Amino acid sequence: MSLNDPLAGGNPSYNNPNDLEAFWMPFTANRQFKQKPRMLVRAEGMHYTSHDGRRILDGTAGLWCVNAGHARPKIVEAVQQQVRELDYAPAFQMGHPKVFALANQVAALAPEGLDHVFFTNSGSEAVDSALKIAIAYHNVQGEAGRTRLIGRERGYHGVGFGGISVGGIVANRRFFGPLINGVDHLPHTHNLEHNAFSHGLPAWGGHLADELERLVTLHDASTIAAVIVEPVAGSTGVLLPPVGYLQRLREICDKHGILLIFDEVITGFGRLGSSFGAEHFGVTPDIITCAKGLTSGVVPMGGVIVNKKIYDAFMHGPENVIELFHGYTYSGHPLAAAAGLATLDVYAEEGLFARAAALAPYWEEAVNSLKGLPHVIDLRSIGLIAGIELEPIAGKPTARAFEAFLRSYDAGLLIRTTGDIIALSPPLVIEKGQIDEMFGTLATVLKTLP
Ligand code: PXG
Ligand code: PLP
Repeated sequence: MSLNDPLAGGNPSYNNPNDLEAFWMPFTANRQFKQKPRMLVRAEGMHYTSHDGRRILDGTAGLWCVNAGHARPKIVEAVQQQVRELDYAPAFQMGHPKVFALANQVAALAPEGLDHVFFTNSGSEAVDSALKIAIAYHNVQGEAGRTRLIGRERGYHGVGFGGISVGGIVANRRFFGPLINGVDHLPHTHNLEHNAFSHGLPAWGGHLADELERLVTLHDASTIAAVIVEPVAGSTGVLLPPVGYLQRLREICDKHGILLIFDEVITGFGRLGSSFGAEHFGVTPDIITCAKGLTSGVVPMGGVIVNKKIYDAFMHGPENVIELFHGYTYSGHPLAAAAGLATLDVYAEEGLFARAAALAPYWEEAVNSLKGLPHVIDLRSIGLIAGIELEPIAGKPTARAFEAFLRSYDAGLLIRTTGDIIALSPPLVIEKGQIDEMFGTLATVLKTLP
């Protein structure tokens, strides 16, 4: 399959691949895609440029990550300068200045008390690292029996074995064998009967946090290391926490000495109009996992932010002994650290988290303008996130939403779909006019869908 790229700016042999076969694409219907590829060749601000030269409004910040908008000069230049100055530094038993600076800045943005950062290269690695840290924490505290992990149905925690074990998306789990032992799941909180077209957080469902008490009774607290949840479940189709739910999880974890992990890979760095979902909801976990917006997607990076209690628990014993036998070749990579520092500067200088918060009511109104359009069975929004749930075509789950994705792309708008739910999460620099454009395009698409 060859692509004729009128824009070939860089190396034309890269922009005109003549064989799409070798690349095994992630989370993609490879054969379908390769018959009719959708290539992005450029990006700036709120827009991508497609290989056929069209401007595509980015309704998803890439994959929920480009929070600062594309090709921000400050970030681009920081990475360019870094690659010249220090391309790589060993991550183990060596350091470089920017990774320490970034850890300080991330700790300053995190809720009070969460003050140490372990860097990874993705959200999946952040999750697996957090789960290992949680189990090891209890071990060094003398409670080696606390190894059980509790996730939630419909949860997405990346694709490592740890992440899919605590995750609750069946397609991501069922092909991969027995996964990690000793994991259990809370029920998800999605319920259209009670909560369809709620404004704000759903009123129904807070009691589902009490299921954690049931799991504690079943397994005994002395076997449970940690509970991990997304404050707002993103990947499964935007599920907001019911009123009181996260607070209740915190209380139950405290009562039983269980660590609470918020997976903020999506909700971190301004997506909800605050630094983290923890701040937005006023609930402080023991550990936050983050990625995506940390570097605005420019260089891969994730992180595990832990509280002092956890970090200090490891800082015992002889000082020449490694405290945590865990890390990646690219933990705190210089390019990622430089991108992260520049990204946090852009967020601060432009007040992008506050901007997202200020735009949220306008965004919510735009989301709700879709009410009554064909197939729409629920609308959910928080911060600059929206979930638009469609009635599936009988016998063909996912087909309707995927058709909406294809038609939106043809109409110049990038959206994301999961099952029959459309998820939107634009860069935080989006203008009101672009919000109008997004929802105008979507309304048109919805009206023409099969
Ligand atoms: N935790 C959460 C809560 C996530 O949303 C990950 C972990 C894994 O991060 P990495 O960097 O390993 O992908 C995620 C990632 C989508 C979509 O369209 C969502 C994610 C990734 C790609 C697509 O919903 N979330
Ligand atoms: N596999 C082999 C053979 C390795 O040598 C290493 C790292 O040295 C890894 C996997 C892990 O790679 P990374 O540290 O990039 O996660």
